Amino acid sequence: MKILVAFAFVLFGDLAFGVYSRACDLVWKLPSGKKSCYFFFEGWRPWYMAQIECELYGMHLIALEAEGELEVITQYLKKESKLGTEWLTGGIRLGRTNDFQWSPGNTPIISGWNEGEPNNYKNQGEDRVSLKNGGINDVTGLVSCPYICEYDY
Ligand SMILES: [Ca+2]
Ligand SMILES: [Ca+2]
Repeated sequence: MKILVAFAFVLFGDLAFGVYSRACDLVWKLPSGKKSCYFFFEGWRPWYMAQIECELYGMHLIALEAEGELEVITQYLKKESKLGTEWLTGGIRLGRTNDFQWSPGNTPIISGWNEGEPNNYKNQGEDRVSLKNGGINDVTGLVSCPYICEYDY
């Protein structure tokens, strides 16, 4: 069954506004039996704007909290030759701690980091999480990247 998600679409920097629907780029059946629908957006956005755009679809930035989910997304990106792209996720740092969690769900992030991450590079406040080359990285909320939206059903 093809899942269509209705959403409001805003072209930033343009006047266009309308309601569209779109099929999931990828559907994955979670170990729990629920399914996740993913959209991969290749426009570059800072974290907050990416989150708002996901919400316009009734979605959220991807949370890689389910067992095997990081591998599934990595395999998809490999197949699409987009493994080297840096994608924003819904991972966030908890205040000034070194603890990160997936949002929504507040699942602690305990694995999946690329080598040497999280490193809060140059102490610039890397409090968001991106995905690149099959692993995750801490980035600032200001950096603009493509992003992945998710919807569980
Ligand atoms: Ca998920
Ligand atoms: Ca980093």
